[in-house]
Amino acid sequence: MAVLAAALLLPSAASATPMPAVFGPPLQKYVQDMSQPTQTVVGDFDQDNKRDIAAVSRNGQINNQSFDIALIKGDGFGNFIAPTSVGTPDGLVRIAVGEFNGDTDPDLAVSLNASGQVLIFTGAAGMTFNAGPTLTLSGVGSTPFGIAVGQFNGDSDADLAVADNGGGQVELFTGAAGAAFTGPATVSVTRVRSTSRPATSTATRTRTWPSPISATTRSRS
Ligand SMILES: [Ca+2]
Ligand SMILES: [Ca+2]
Ligand SMILES: [Ca+2]
Repeated sequence: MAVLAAALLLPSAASATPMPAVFGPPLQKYVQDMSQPTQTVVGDFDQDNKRDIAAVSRNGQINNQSFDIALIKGDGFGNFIAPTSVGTPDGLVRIAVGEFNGDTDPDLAVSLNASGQVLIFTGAAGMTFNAGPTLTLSGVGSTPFGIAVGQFNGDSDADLAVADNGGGQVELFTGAAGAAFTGPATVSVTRVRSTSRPATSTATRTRTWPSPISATTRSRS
């Protein structure tokens, strides 16, 4: 019996092999008044301890281009209800979630490719958001894409790093109180190649000559 109990407790070689995760077909599909969604983020936007989803769209529907953020509420069991939306200009490309004003309601930053801007939305009660400041990138040809939320200067306000696709750089916005941001500061991502040749070697060759052979004098008899 002791041997049998040990066999039951010890994992077999087969059970120790990690099994690949298998996902089935989508359980649900949500259609919002948008086309070409470009990114989703996850957050608990109504603070009920159940994860929700926010999606952005590059192109709103032709007849209604003011609903480009879809908010999809989760019930914590893998089910989601029909989306609500946040009105924005058309042309969003990326979205990031963060806490920008310190009220614990998750906030959103979305990049607006067409106008070179990043829009801030501050979370409010339920699945609602209020329009916050609009951040303008540094250059005329700036086209924001990806946004990362981070803490870059060690204070208590979240900061933003925005990929400026048109400008070939990263633009940094420093967070301040009340979802305000200053900046941008820019960081080039262009690779700098050196075209100068290596400096001419100043090494000198040294050549060791053989020691002079002492002349020998032959005497003839
Ligand atoms: Ca929730
Ligand atoms: Ca907030
Ligand atoms: Ca900061």
